[in-house]
Amino acid sequence: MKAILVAVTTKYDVYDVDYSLAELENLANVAGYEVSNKVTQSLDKPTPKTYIGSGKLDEIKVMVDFYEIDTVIFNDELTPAQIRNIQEILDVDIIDRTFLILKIFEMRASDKSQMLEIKLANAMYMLPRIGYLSIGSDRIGGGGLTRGSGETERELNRRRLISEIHHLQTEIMKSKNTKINQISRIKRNELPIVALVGYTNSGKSTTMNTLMNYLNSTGKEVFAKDQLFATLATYNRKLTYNKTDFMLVDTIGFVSKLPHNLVASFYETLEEVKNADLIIHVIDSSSIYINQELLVVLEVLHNLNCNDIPSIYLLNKWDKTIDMNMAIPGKKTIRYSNKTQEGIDELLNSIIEEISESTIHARVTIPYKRGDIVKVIEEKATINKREYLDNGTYYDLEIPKKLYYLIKDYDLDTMIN
Ligand SMILES: Nc1nc2c(ncn2[C@@H]2O[C@H](COP(=O)(O)OP(=O)(O)OP(=O)(O)O)[C@@H](O)[C@H]2O)c(=O)[nH]1
Ligand SMILES: [Mg+2]
Repeated sequence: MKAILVAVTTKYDVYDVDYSLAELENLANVAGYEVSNKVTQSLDKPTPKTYIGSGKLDEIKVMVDFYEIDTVIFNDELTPAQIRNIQEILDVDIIDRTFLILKIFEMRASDKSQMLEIKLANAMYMLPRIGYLSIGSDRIGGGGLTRGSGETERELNRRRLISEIHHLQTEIMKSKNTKINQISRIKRNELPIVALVGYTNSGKSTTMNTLMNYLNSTGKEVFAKDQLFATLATYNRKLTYNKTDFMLVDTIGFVSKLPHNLVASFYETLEEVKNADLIIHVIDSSSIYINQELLVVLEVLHNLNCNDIPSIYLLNKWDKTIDMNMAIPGKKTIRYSNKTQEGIDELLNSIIEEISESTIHARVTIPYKRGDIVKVIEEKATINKREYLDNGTYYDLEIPKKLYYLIKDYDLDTMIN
């Protein structure tokens, strides 16, 4: 299928248009399109009626006819009216970035709860667009105008879709209840959590597999492949290095301009990153768009309120980096390659260093009635001194950072008299 990509650039753009279009082209390729042309126009903001100016649209029409184009793909989410208006002029399939990402997620989804989330996002996207985009077409991009669909048929489709949305919402609620149990099981394990995060295709899953093999860990390898969104969920594997156990977490890859219908479920899969003791930000050092990719990830981490979590930059794919002098200021940076295993010991040592440092020194007096807290202290903290006083047990101790909240109210150094 042959496609043209169309983007509007405004002075408010965070990412430059070449980057954004390269990303869109990748997405289009994954979905089975061959991109023959890219068209951009600089405007104050996209035109409400047709996204791009009418003169530009006429130019695109000429290209569509000349190159025998099947589909025109727009770089932003189009409104239903824009789809209809553009369709009338170009008379080919019209799709947007959101539709493309939803379709790819749908192609990739492997487990049931992901499938439900994606189906729901899809249905929500489709609802206002009924009659403009065909529903349930399995040919990707077969989403052009359903020509000649009558009012009755449209209303029928609308009702069908609404009932599907209700059904999906119920199913998702049910599957969420089981999910909560799974998360708390990981937490109860109370191992330090080390999360691999990064732009899609930067090499997170491969890194997880490399570390597992290197440490002779017996867990299952995770799926890694040269494709966008190879991973759509979170995977945990327990690893041991230098007698220290930790939980390594592989996550879904980030991308700019994620469809807003998908954002909620995307962030939900990243919930575990919020609990991480250490974030390993995996960067494809061979990408020509490294700076933009870095920005996308930093923005998501900021939205997740993860700025306070210690993190390391992993300059991955160092075997084919384009800039041997590359350095990113501000944080610990490790040059690393899954291919040559360069940097693997430095990475593992840094992980251990960071997670074992995450304890807090405190002096507390725990009232005798808080046997529950005393139990955790006796099991998990390193106790320097213990004394039984009138009002409770006094401890001078080192406690893992994430358990500090338990004793915070009894910390003698921070208590205000
Ligand atoms: N040359 C080279 N290729 C690598 C390296 N690490 C990973 N790759 C390749 O990069 C591609 C993507 O790797 P993945 O591990 O699937 O990437 P990911 O970050 O998990 O991607 P998503 O799950 O899609 O977000 C694969 O083809 C890997 O073989 C490396 O150090 N050097
Ligand atoms: Mg992956």
